[in-house]
Amino acid sequence: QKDPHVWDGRSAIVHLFEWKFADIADECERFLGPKGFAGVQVSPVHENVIISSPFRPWWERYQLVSYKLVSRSGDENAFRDMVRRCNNVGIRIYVDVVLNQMSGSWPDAHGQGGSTADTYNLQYPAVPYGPGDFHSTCTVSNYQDPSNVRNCELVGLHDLNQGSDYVRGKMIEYLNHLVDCGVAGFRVDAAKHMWPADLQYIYSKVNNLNTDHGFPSGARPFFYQEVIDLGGEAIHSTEYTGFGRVTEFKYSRDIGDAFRGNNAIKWLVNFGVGWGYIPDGDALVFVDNHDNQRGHGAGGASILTYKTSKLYKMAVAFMLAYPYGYPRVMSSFSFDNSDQGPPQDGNGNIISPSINADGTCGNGWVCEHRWRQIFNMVGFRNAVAGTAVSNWWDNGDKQISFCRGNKGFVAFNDEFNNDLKQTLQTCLPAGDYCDVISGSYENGSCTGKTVTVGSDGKAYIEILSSADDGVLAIHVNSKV
Ligand code: LAG
Ligand code: CA
Repeated sequence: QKDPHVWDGRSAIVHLFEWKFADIADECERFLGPKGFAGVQVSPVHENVIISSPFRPWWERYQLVSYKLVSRSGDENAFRDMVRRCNNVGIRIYVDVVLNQMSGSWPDAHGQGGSTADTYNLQYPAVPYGPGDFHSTCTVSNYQDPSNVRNCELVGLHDLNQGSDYVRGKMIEYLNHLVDCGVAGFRVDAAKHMWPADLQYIYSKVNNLNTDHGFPSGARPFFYQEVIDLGGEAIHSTEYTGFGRVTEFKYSRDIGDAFRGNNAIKWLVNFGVGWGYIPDGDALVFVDNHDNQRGHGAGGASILTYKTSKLYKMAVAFMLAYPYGYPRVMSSFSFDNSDQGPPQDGNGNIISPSINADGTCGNGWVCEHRWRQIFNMVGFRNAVAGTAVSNWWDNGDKQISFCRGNKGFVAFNDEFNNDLKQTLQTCLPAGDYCDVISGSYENGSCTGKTVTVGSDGKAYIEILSSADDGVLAIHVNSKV
């Protein structure tokens, strides 16, 4: 349950945060498939409490009224249509599932599908759940005490008892419904707040992936679990790695610190297990996620986001160039305050992204996945798959380069006042290569810098500190 079941030659997923299903389906066909992405994480698909104060925040989707597939992203028909269209073009769908909790207490709670709940009395008739299905209403307050973390309410969210056969049964039914729709797996929200044995049991009862959607028979769903473990707490990510991957939050924090210049990037030479992280095959990695890009979750001021775009693109490029963990690219809407929901009209309907002539998004959507430096590095990652890092070079500080076998080469200049001007070993066969950061290789020609590799594999590499981008990347598929 650590295999994402992606198409051959694809190796990165993107979180299309708060996108509508119909827009995701279009994006799979017109962009993600052609650019070689492997999958999409979609925001929670269940029916959530409609919150009007603050007005329709993004986090309302983490407050459930039922397991019906109806939300601001669309209904079950739209969901099924999206999954089929994305699978057809090689894009897998992973659903963010919320199993820890239902909602907090809200007057007149109701959802998009018309379901209601008496949240103060723990009555959720559309599931149905009643008071006997929940833990007590104590508050999560002591991260040194696993029972408190797992059996109490996280920020006032009514805490389900996954130890009960009835509750587990409802969750298994929900996950099986999604498997039937053709999804490839799940991001499990707040996994740290549930007992590992309960999750293991639930996962073990979920059906094999749907062969009508091109999955091989016997394929187990992919599970990647949100466990925030920066050290110093009683609960460790390794309690969850026996039966799924875990989001490696140390990676997100540390890559931010490194590219911000707080820790020279030469130290990234052994990024991953060498830094005390969980094993490569257990990790789901990311530069930022929908929580920590806005000060929720973990990582604080270390986290890089679209708001610090030059350093952000460098960190994402490093993530995609360096082989550790399964990478997830974040795709955001722009925001000024941490509650703000997606671009929406006065009735709370999500406004679709528009696509500009240059391929970027409008209508308030950032679409980092459409930034050339990011999607071209997805292409780089696909091109170098299966190779190891070799010929690491650094200047003893904040300039680095390395090869991926004889298939790709990448260099970074993270120094704010010094240019990188070096003749470096690229490990590539002699020839001219298109730098896929400063431009793209399209229809046989390069819109960016061209790098000439000699018969000794060396090339003159220049990244000025004043340049728009602090990265240069060439690979076998960008040979001019
Ligand atoms: C997580 N980890 O285990 C996420 O890191 C965390 O961000 C999620 O909370 C949490 N799981 C629950 O799924 C998010 C927002 C919270 C929001 C919560 C429920 O970060 O801010 O809480 O979703 O919507 C909101 C209010 C709270 C209020 C609570 C209950 O911000 O003030 O107490 O709702 O009504
Ligand atoms: Ca819990």
